[in-house]
Amino acid sequence: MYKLLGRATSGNVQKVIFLLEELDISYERLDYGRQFENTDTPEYLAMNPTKKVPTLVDGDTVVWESNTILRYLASQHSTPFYPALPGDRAQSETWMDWLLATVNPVYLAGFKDAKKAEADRAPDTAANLAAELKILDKHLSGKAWMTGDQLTLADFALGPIIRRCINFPFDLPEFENIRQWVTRLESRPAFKKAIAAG
Ligand SMILES: N[C@@H](CCC(=O)N[C@@H](CS)C(=O)NCC(=O)O)C(=O)O
Repeated sequence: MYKLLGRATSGNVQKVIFLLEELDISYERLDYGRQFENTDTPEYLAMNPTKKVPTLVDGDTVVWESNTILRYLASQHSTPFYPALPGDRAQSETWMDWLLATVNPVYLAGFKDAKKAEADRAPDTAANLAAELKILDKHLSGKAWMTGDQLTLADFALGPIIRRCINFPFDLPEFENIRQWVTRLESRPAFKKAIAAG
């Protein structure tokens, strides 16, 4: 059985829970990271040298980096969530890479600032976030899911993180297409389970 090491409050762990639940795969999730103070041990570092979560253990195979874990699981279960045709697959993976390379820094800045009083927030946090969300909102226009009618790994990767972004206590534009997409995600029991911890 797969072991998923990572606290349920981590957005990157939530991505993986969402896919495991949606594919109805048996797994055990174990509390690792932050308040559990167990990612700085020799045992954990031997699995994941970054001290971060999630880490997936599949027998002798250990995988870290949440998007890589999504690809690993999807490859093992031949699912339409990970399209077989390279052109279709690239449409989904582009947004997964965009999330890590471009959105993640502004998301993390937003995550930290969201806990501060308004006067103590960096002046450009909301504007930087809004600039990226505007790109996503335009992309989602007329689409049910990130690449169209079919849910793909891009939805799994972006869903928990973008949901948090639009709920930050900042003065952001309405982003109607993103909100509708998040509502669609929230109607899925697997997503509900993934984000249950917040
Ligand atoms: N790029 C990595 C980022 C992993 C990451 O930053 N994880 C955060 C939680 S979302 C973490 O481990 N924080 C420290 C901790 O929980 O101990 C991934 O996608 O897996």
